[in-house]
Amino acid sequence: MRPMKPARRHTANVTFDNQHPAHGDARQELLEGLASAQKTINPKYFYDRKGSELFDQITRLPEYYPTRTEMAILDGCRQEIAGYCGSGCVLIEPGSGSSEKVRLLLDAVLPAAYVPLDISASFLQQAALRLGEEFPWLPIHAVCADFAHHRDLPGGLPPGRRVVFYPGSTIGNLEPEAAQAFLRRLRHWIGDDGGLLVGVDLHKSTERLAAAYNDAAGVTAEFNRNLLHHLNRVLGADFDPQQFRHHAFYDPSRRRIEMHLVSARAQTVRHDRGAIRFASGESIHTENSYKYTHESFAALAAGAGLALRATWSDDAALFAVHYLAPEGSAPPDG
Ligand code: AVJ
Repeated sequence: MRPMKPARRHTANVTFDNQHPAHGDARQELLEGLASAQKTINPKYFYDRKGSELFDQITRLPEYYPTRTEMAILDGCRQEIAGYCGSGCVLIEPGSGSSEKVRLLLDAVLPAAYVPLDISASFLQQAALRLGEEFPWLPIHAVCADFAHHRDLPGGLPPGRRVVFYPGSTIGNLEPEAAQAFLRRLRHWIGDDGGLLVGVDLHKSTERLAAAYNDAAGVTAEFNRNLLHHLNRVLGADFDPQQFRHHAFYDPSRRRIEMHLVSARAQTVRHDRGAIRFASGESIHTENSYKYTHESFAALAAGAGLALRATWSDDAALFAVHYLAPEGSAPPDG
């Protein structure tokens, strides 16, 4: 028998709370998506080890402006942002990954505690320990949980005003209705006196957007096709990624990027429970990435009981960082 590991560990100012997120039935979810009329896969499946590496490369591509633009906004506006967050808040980041962006804010916001939430226990623990070394004054309360499945904020958090940090335009992966439901949940997490700092990619020219998802080096295409390697592992399937073409386009009427993997020919893919047929030119829809105007995002937030209190953007209006607070709430610090 293996000895029980304690659920909580403490190193300097870092606590690690492993809530052992139940991994849903990935294989069932994938097979259902592949059985629908428009074959589809949830974009969360992009991020196996190789996929996370490829996404990291994407963030440094010349055509992919969102990451560097958002970081410049956070860096340049940290003092103003800190004013909205108020002193001594509890800063909560769902899907914190490597906690890279929050580093730009910590010395200005001076939160009473930082709460990174992530589904990957080992990655989260490493990232929290590294952050703790860099910011020894900061109490870090890392929680391993699947925030997508938490109606309530995980328990046991330090007291204080709650500010949720949700950068990266990750919210763009959700259909507007689901995005609004998610904002409603965050509204519930922060209570009546908290806030939400969220990064949103902006609607802009089709050319500029299409280029960001069709880079000349082909990294986004590789990122898209890597999904099939992941499927091969999970489903015991024999997808040949070379038989699928990367297709990404902007639909300005729905204000979203769609990514697809298009079958280069009629083919049958086998997996350990059956087979999946593809007509020539038939696609798997692998991602939506919704873009917003300030007005459309304010309307989305209003439907979730949140009012836009401040917006920071770059000169070219490529990306926005919004501070939202519950409708009718008073600003922090009087
Ligand atoms: C991580 C969802 C914000 O939509 O721009 C980048 C993912 N996909 N290139 C985005 C992505 C293709 C990214 N998000």
